[in-house]
Amino acid sequence: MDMNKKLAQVSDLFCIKGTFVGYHTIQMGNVNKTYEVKFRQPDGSPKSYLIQNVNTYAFRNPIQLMDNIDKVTEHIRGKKPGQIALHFHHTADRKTYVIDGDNFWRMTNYIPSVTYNSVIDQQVVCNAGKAFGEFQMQLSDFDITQLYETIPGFHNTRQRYEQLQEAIEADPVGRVAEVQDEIDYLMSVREVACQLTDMLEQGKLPLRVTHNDTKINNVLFNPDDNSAMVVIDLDTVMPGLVGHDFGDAIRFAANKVSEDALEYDKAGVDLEVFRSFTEGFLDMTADTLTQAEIDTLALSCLTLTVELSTRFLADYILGDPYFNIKYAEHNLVRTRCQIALAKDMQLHMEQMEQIVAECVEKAKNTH
Ligand code: GN1
Ligand code: MG
Repeated sequence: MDMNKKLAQVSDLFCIKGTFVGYHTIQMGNVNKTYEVKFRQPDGSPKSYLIQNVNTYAFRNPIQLMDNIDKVTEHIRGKKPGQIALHFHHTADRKTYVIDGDNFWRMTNYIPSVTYNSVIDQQVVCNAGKAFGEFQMQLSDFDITQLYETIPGFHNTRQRYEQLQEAIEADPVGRVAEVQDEIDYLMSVREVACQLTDMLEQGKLPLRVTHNDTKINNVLFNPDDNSAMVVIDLDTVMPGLVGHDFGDAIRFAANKVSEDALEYDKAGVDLEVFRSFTEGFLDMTADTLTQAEIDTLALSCLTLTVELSTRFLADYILGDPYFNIKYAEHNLVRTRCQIALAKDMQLHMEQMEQIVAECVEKAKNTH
C-alpha cells in the first residue's frame, strides 16, 4: 500500500483541511500501527495529527471499541473542561472511524509531549502513578454497563491460562518442545496468579472502570515540567480491577530492564520505582479503595506479569498472530523477560507489601 496516498485519503475522509505534507511511523504499542501525519494549513502553518490502523485481529469489534472510547473521553473531558485532552476526529457522517477493506482507521489530535519507555526520574514515575490513579477516579461515577467488553476476559487470568493450554495442545508450528521450562514455571504459579480472578468471581473485589493497559508510555508528559497531561491508549478501557491497572503499570515501569530485553536475566523489580509509582497512585486512590483491594496490590504485580507471560508464550507457540514482532524469537524473549521479573517479584513480595502499607499511611495522613 502506498502509505502517503493512503494516509492522505484517510485524512480527507476525516475532513482535515490543508495540504498533506508527509508522515512518519511512530513506535507506539505492540498491537496497533500509528502514524504522525503532517499538514500545511490553509494559512501556511504546519499541523500534525495521529492516524492509527487498529489491529482487528486483537480487537474483533472495533466499532464497539470506538463507542467505548467516545463515551470515556467525553466523560473525562467533562471533568477537566478546557484542559488538553484526546479528541477523535469525525467523518462527514459523524463516525470516529473509517473502514476500508481489512483496515480500520481512526484519527486524533497530536499532542506535543514527551513519553518515557523507561524510568529516568522518580518524579516522573510518581506523576504517572497519579495520572493512572486520577484516571480511575475520574471514571468512578461512570456507568459500567455503558461499556462493551471489547476483548472478553482481557485480564481473566484463568482464561489466559486456558488459552495457553489450548496453544500448547495445538502446537501448530512445533515450538512447544523448546519452551518446556517456561511452561513448567508458568504452570507452577498458576494458582497464585489466578487468585485475583477468583476473588473477583467470589465478590471479594469490586469491579471498576479501568484502563487495563497502564504502561508508563501511555502517559503524555509536559516537556516543560514533566507533569502528566493525558492518559492515552483507551482501547482496553473496560470493567476491571484496580490491581489490573496498578499491577500492569509496575510490571512495565518498575522492571530493571525493558519488557523485551535480550538480557532478560537482569529483569527484576526496582523497589525505588515501585515506591514512587505506588505513592502517586495511592495519593489519588487510597481513600476510596477497599481493604481487600489494598491488600492485593502487591500481588497484582505478580499476577499481571505472569498473565502477560502466558500471553506472550501462547502467541509464540501459535506462530505470533497477535503481537507485532521485530524478529522471530521476539515473543519468546518477551516471555523469558516477564518470567524473570515474576520470579524476582516473588522474592520481594513482602517488601512490596510493606511499601504499599507505608504509602497508604502517607496518603491518609496528608489528606
Ligand atoms: C499490548 O499495543 P500495546 O503496547 O498498547 C497489549 C497489552 C500488553 C502490551 C505488552 C490490546 O499493548 O495488553 O500488556 O502489549 N494490548 C492489547 O507490551 O492486547
Ligand atoms: Mg494498548
